[in-house]
Amino acid sequence: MPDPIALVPLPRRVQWLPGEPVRVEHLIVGDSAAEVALGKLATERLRSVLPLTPRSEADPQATAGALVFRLTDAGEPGSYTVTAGEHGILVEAGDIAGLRHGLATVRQLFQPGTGTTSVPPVRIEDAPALGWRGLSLDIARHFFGPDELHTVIELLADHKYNVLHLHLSDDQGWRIDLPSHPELVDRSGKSAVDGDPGGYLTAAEYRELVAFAAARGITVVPEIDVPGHVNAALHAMPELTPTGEAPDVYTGIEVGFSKLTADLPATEPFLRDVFGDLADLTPGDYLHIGGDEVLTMEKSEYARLVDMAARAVRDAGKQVIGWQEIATVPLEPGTVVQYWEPKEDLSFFAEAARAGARFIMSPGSKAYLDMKYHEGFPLGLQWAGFVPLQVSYEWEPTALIDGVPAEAVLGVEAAVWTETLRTLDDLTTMLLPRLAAVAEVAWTPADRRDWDDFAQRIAALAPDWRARGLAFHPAEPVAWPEG
Ligand code: TNX
Repeated sequence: MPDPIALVPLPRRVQWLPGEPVRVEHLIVGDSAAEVALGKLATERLRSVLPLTPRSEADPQATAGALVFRLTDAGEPGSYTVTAGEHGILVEAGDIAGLRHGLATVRQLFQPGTGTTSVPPVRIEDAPALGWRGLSLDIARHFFGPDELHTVIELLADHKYNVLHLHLSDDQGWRIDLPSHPELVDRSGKSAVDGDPGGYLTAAEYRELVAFAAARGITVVPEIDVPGHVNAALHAMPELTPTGEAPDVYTGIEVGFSKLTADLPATEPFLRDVFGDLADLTPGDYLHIGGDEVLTMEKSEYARLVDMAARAVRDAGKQVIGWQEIATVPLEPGTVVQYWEPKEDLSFFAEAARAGARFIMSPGSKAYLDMKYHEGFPLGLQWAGFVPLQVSYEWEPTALIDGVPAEAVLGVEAAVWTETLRTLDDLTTMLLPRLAAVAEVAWTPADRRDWDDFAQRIAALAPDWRARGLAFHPAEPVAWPEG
């Protein structure tokens, strides 16, 4: 049977079945706290499609007229099955993550935004190809607050992402109020690129955001970028500069000029304080130390500062992630290295892999969703080239770098930097539809991915985006429906 409905990312196995469209009017979940929370989430996510009130049962079973979420004891992490037929719609998984993925699929089966209230009979078996499926979002160059971040988190959940990496500090602003150093946001929280309004998350807002994301299956990975990209920190804490004088607020977009100084007495305490506070506020296992683009520092000082930051993170009980530059200095085994810049000589990756590093793939030329779609596009940058939809779709994360074996690749992060992005519309215009393309790269095994097929399927998501008021770029060559 031909595909009556487009699913993105494409599941492992989809079998459309003969029979009548399936309608449901009840929502049944198990009675554990996590399943009750899932019931609430399902109600919320499906609200625009049909009204359902969750009911909990000890051992929910498939029932005609009901959408049922059932925990089983089978299946790899995050995997799920959906069956829709005379027995209603049954979602089964071995863990809550799997049930949430099933919910995202069920939501797409209802074709939100089209007015459809039934789903075709179908059996879907699905599991993620890669365990780390993230978006790295810069809220330092321009600030995006809780409401905007909620919208981004929902888009991530729609496409079965599980990580939101927040770039919380840079030259232009400091975006999280940490108890040990309130002066960071007091003095550097309100600036942004071009003199635009800044802003910051209070600790309470950050906690709420982390919980909102967790309820949707998304772990927040916070980044404080050191030892470069620190002008905002130096502006707020002049004791971090050799002269003791605060540099001016910076609102430009050049990078690489600011830096910490290893030999100042304030430096190591600063690192221990901010990563310690961040660890206290963050339930996830990882903190990101940045480490990118320090263009004016001796390698030995860079190595000392990376080591200080990494130590502060580990001593706070968390695991270390950093941008690829950190792999040019000695690292503890297990450190996570994030690839971003295609360079001629990437042999330091192979060395890091041999030393036990693991990798997240964010190739600028494919996964940087702040790159312009094409020449003349009004938003975005172009240092890594243009990234049309097809380019963001056609790549294989486990085979990107010689000497980095597939087993060392944790997964993928799309990234969006906000030098040129001021509003939520700007942001979603860059994300949609490319966020869905990168989702499929991370979720769907390579042998199932096909550009022509994707280009057909992706068009079907537009009605939902429009109904939610989300700006998107009608990227070529997709035949987007009239809206
Ligand atoms: C490179 S990616 C940067 C950012 C910029 C971005 C713009 C990375 C680790 N550093 O500072 O915002 O390019 O695309």
